[in-house]
Amino acid sequence: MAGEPQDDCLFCKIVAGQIPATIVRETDTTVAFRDINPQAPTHVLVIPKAHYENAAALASAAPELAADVLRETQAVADDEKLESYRTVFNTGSGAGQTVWHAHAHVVGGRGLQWPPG
Ligand code: D5M
Repeated sequence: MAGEPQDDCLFCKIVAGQIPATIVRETDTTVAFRDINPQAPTHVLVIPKAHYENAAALASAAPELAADVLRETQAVADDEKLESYRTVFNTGSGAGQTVWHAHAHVVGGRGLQWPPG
């Protein structure tokens, strides 16, 4: 069911403390942790603790929780003292989504090109 933890979900396991992660921020509803394969000096993932398979599903089923995630991306940028940064939600395998639990990438600490690859 939407929002419920999924046994086979990597990020649900991080939320449950069953898989280690370098957690940099946590709220009642979100967790932020460093990406295991960083693409920039700062590369942090912000996730809702509840399971939604992508950002669109999250925003449609739980808009206040989607707002919590967005607020936390700004908090990460503030903590990391990033003046410029990029917030990315990959949606679908064609866009590079590999983990099916909604997550915002917060990427910064170097110059970023546009358009992205
Ligand atoms: O982003 C999924 C991201 O999740 C990708 O950048 C790697 C990261 N990842 C995968 N496993 C872990 C663990 N265990 N800790 C931290 N980060 C992890 P996507 O947009 O789905 O490609």
